[in-house]
Amino acid sequence: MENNFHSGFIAIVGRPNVGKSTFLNRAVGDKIAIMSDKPQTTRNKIQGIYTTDDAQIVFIDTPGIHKPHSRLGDFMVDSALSTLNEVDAVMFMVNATQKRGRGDDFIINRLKDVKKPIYLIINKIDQVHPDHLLEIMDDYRDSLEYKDVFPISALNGNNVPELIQQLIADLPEGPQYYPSDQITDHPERFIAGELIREKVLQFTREEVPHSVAVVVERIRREDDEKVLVQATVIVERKSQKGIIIGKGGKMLRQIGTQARKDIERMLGDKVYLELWVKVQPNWKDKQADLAAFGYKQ
Ligand code: GDP
Ligand code: K
Ligand code: MG
Repeated sequence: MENNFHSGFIAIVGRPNVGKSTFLNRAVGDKIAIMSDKPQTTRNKIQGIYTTDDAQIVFIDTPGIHKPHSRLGDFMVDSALSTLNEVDAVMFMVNATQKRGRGDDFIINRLKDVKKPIYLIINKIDQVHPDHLLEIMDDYRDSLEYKDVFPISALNGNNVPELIQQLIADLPEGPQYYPSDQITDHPERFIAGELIREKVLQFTREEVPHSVAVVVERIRREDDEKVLVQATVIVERKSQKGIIIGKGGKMLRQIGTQARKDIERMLGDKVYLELWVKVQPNWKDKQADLAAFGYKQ
């Protein structure tokens, strides 16, 4: 018998702060499964996996698609754009409380080349009067050929289940790509920690064992474009701390610079990264510590 399982990859694009991450968290909730792709060029993808008995949607947040300010920005845009031709559909999210602006037009221009179905998602409708919503819809109506238009509130969930039902209905039949049991409630925090850990291992080579842990103490938005990330690298021995810090702090600076660039690519924002190194013997053996470090089983 046919099982009619529907599945696919859906990219979420939109200006910073339109609510992409909020949607991802709302849609996927405690079913969220996050991973950073291995290849260097695709690491800015964040995946939230929504799985039911008869469908799976792999959401890809593409933070890099907004207008670039730098060469790093160019790279992010290229990388995000290549994503758009690999997915099954694209959600273009806009902010109902703001007029269509240059940032939106920048994205619309990029989306003109995309051959996949594009859904216009007008978010934050909890903040606008219905009349205003009609104006916003008019504003975008002719910008692209949309498969469908959904006004939603990612924050309070309004119209989100209906949107997801439609996405599933429109997706092709396909396999379940991922198991549904990898869970993290702080995707950005978790991935930031993994990116730092990866740099520690990369630059110190064999000298520091894989047991090194990274605790991301804080990710705090300073303003619209700047994020402060504070993290501690935890090692078991004092000698390892010395290696990570390096002569005159050189190693730690190198680790920090590279990790910061990766985190910027992931968040699509400028990042200030503050790194510390701490010795904590036998941390691996302590279950409570594991949970605190974000290694949830
Ligand atoms: P992103 O940069 O596109 O990922 O945007 P975020 O998800 O980080 O959201 C940016 C801000 O908008 C946060 O303060 C959210 O709480 C807020 N926000 C997101 N969705 C909604 C919504 O539907 N209604 C309201 N009122 N605020 C929202
Ligand atoms: K944001
Ligand atoms: Mg975001």
